[in-house]
Amino acid sequence: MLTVYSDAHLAHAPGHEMHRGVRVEAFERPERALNVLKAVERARLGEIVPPADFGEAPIRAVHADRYVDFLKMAWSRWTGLGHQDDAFPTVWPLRTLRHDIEPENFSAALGLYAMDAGTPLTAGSWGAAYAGAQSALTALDAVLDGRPAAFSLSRPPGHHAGADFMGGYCFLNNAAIAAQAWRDRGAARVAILDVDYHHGNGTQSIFYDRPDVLYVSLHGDPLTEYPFYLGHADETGSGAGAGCNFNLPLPAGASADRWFAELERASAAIRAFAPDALVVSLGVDTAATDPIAHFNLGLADFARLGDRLAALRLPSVIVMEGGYDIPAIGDHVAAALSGWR
Ligand code: OKP
Ligand code: ZN
Repeated sequence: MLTVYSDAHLAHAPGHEMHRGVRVEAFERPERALNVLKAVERARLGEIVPPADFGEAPIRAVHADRYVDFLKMAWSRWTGLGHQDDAFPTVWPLRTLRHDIEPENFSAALGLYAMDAGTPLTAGSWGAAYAGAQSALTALDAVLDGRPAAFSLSRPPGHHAGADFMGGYCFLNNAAIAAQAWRDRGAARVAILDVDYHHGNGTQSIFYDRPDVLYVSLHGDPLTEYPFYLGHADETGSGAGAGCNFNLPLPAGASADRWFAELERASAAIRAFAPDALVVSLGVDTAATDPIAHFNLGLADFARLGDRLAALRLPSVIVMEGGYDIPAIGDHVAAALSGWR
């Protein structure tokens, strides 16, 4: 399995985040990707290459121009106001408030483009997110060249980022960017399987009315788990995309057996969709030891997951999402990837 990796993420090193109303040390840290890189090397999974540069067009094929423009300039605007610490939104255009006009005030614009205060904007956010998108596109290129699968190892994650907003540590939606690029490069139907503990609200929303991209997600029930406001079972797609969104929420604390039973339902939905291509949003925060999530997978379960994913026998791009048990994240990811050996 080819791994695509850039160290541009090192410059996105948030000091703290807001978590349930209090300031805590950031969970989403550079060591996550560094430990995955080490484990991929240790497991001899294959070649590790830097991303090529496909430019902004494939990013803008998914994300709104004004959002991308804001993200690129955000850090220089923030520091231009005299700040040195990470930027957080503090005001949001909730129901009845307008989204069509971008305020000139920086914090108000940040609130327009952010779903939570848990996503620190840092000096390296744009660079890290850009490199992550390019890594996903490079992994796609390798699969289009004939490899059965390729892994995009990046951080921060992407699946909470919508067409025009950041959130849940995410800025650019790498899975959506890869899926859209795959469509633009010839795949008629693309399935996205999201096995991160959290529902990928951004990915779902980007493709919700589309019949050509199936989104399937296994996740903690949004009644109690982030992102809270999307991810219920009755969200099945709209318009031409009706039937092309499949959510499998599970209660926090669900057993590994229960999780694998739901994975079979997800796999059956993917087979029924008969896609040409698969994008996997691989989050390993389903681990029993994860500090912010509540499923119960162990190391052997991640290997079993890899076997099930590879058994779909679809050309696959695997993108890194969450996983916050930092000492174990590498082994968990390497175990999942070993299915494609
Ligand atoms: C990202 B991914 C909100 C704090 C909650 C968000 C968790 C994001 C998980 N104030 N943290 O899906 O692993
Ligand atoms: Zn997650």
